[in-house]
Amino acid sequence: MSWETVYFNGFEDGQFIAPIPKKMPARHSVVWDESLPRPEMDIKQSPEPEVYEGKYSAVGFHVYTAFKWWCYTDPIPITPGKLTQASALLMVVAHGLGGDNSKPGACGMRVGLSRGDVTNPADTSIAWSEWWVVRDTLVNERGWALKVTPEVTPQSTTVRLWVQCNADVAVTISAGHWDNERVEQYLDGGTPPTPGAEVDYDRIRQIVRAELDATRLTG
Ligand SMILES: [Ca+2]
Repeated sequence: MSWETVYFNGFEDGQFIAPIPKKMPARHSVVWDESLPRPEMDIKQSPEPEVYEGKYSAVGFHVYTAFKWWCYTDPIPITPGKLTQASALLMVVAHGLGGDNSKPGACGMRVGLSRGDVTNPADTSIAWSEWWVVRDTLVNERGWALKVTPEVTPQSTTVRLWVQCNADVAVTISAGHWDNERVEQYLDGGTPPTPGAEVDYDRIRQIVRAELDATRLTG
């Protein structure tokens, strides 16, 4: 038994989704609190520091406004009934309260895992990680944090990986960067091998019977 990666996306094909104006393959979808401005969604490219690994990462951001958005993947096939968790590397950039870039904003990100074909961020079945936040202090700004969801046991054949980002106050820039999306399952190490035609089932039954006799409780 071991954790096995069943989905990984480091954005290394340089593709993502942006609702408007960019049109890219719909491997991710974005929804946002429409009482607030829509976020800008884009790809970051190294040597920009907002790339954790490889050449690209993903970002959702806005300037001079609060916002709240969720980005979710296309359905990811899984083995039902197995322990499952999702993770991603997160980086928050949020500063410029009152136009002063030495003052932090109030922005946080987290990773989620939805069981089945969920596209509503309010769905209570989404398992969320802890938040990674820049608030009150700039100490966490531009630091990468690996956030992992609680372990769940989906009975569905697919899950979606979610990333949420909230910016609670309007500051010069609020941005949620992420890289290395991952879904892992605790699997049995594959399916058992198929017996060949030469298997001697009578012999196997003898062995099993002997094992049972040897381990049978007495008294
Ligand atoms: Ca990457």
